[in-house]
Amino acid sequence: MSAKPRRGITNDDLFALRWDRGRRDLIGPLHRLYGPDSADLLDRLRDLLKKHWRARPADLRRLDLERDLNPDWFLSENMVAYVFYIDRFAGDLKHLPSRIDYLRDLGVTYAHMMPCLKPRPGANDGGYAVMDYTAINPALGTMTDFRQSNLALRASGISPVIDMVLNHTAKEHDWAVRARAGDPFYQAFYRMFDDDTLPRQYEKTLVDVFPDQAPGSFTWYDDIGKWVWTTFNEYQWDLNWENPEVFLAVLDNILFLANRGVEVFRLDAVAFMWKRMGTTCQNLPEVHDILQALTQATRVAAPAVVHKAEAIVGPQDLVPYLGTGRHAGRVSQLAYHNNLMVQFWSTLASGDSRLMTHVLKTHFPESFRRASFAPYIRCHDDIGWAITPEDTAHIPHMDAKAHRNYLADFYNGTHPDSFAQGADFQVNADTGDRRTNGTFASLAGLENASTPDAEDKAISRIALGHALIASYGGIPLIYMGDEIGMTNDHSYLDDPARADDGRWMQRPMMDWDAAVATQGRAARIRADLSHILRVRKATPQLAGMIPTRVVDTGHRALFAYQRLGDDREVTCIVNFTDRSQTLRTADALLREVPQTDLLTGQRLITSEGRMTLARYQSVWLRPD
Ligand code: OTU
Repeated sequence: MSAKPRRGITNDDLFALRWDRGRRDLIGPLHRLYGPDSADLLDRLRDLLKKHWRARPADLRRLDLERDLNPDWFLSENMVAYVFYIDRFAGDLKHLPSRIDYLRDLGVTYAHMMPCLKPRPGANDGGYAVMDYTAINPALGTMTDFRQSNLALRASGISPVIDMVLNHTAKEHDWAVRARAGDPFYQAFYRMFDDDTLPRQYEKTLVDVFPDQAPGSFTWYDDIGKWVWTTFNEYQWDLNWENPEVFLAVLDNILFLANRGVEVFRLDAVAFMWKRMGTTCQNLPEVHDILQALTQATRVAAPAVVHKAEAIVGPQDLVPYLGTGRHAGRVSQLAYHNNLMVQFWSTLASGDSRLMTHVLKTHFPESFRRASFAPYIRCHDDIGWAITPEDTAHIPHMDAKAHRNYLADFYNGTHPDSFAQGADFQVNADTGDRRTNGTFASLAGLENASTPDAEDKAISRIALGHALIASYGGIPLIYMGDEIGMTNDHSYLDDPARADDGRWMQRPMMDWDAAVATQGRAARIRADLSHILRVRKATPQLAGMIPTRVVDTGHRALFAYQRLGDDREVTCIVNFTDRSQTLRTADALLREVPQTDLLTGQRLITSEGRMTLARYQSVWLRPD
């Protein structure tokens, strides 16, 4: 029997318990990544985690406990994300709290502040070239302002979210500067080569990310006499994740920021973190080990925090980012659903949902273990038309390359049937592939709408997209300005640091006049979205842990899916065309009638199994 006097649990006791729990999920990936002699690494990791746990502010420790008791918090139907640039939305961090009412009004519970850590001077890829992960971009404020603003967000029930760029740092980052000065410890943080033998061999199977503005994946530096791996722009140096020092150093930064109130980290460009000769160096299995190790380590020292992986990849490659096989329930809890996004635009153009149904039904499980997608329609990046020949082979007369071309033409506005106004991006001379820029509203036809009817259709398309992401599962990401139908912004062309990057077209300054308008098209779009989000929050079947089953209606114009709630299911049907459509086999889809459409409140009693949807209408049906 222990002779110890009885006492309450201390923070160190709690740490010991958390470490014991996390250790098991850390050993496997660390062993696979860094070899069997990682005992010393494990000790150093524990010390690092303990250091941050001890420094963790009391309010955040309380949040840790809350989320330990409610680990599904981020899967709630209440969750709604808003994605914005601090300067473009609020000016700076000091002014951000004054915009919280606007976010609350919309129903936002998750505020993704686009890159806000200290970037390199000059061109910085929209902030994705960070020179100091422990400092805030001085143009936006200080670390104290950041902590204050995060406290204000949390007090309003909004989770602060920031980008964590994992694949590369700016070449001005202290690690890179030391590497460049010849320090071998820091040279091992990057991927450097004395001559071009290996780079040439790698290049054979690499895919160019920015073929226009930054061709190639390696850069030669005369002063150090080395090639450096630079997947993106020249000034973004790829980190060498084969080095455990990189793992510890990056984790140190993550936990530092977690202790300043960050609740979700958007892990940037994770697909590229591991490299192997003879592959595209994307989505390698080791990436999932890194993500598991980061997620589980964070869970020890900052349990309130979750991670969202950003991997804009094809369907087969996307699923593992939410945990499959040995990683199930252990990797990043969220991941962008870029395939839903691509299929939304594809079906909106063609009015034919067969490819969408096929892709979403065949490649994606109905649910994940303690993880879910973040569905979205637009973001700050271009749209890459991730449509594969394997998938189009299932659709009669459809060819992948031709369809990708059709979509690029449709959305740059040159196709005769197009309602869209966008632009090509990164035309790849070798493959002929093009990606697409433009805001949600411009691509949905609002910019080109010259008649009230055309405007009405565009507004309906926007509502359709918002209803889709609000009901499909996971946390819907609303991109700043989309709630008021902001169209393309061409002012970036006047700024030399941005002019060569067409993605700025979809990164406008927030139009606050339009945002507070009570009449007109911005007000309509915003009212539609607010309504959709209110209904979402009142519908527990739309929570992230509820499985999503895609259903083939046999009717091309209609895309359908069911949320398989414990008690009742919700059946969502979307008419992707500008004509009304009648589903003649509605009763095959709906086990019980009558049902009520949660969006309009209308009761549906099918007559002989028929149901008619107005143009671009979405219905969310639930048995009464
Ligand atoms: C991300 O995107 C960011 O969202 C971009 O804004 C950055 O430029 C980039 O990383 C570099 O930091 O290639 O076209 O599969 O598609 O990570 C965008 C993932 C990108 C990549 C994605 C990357």
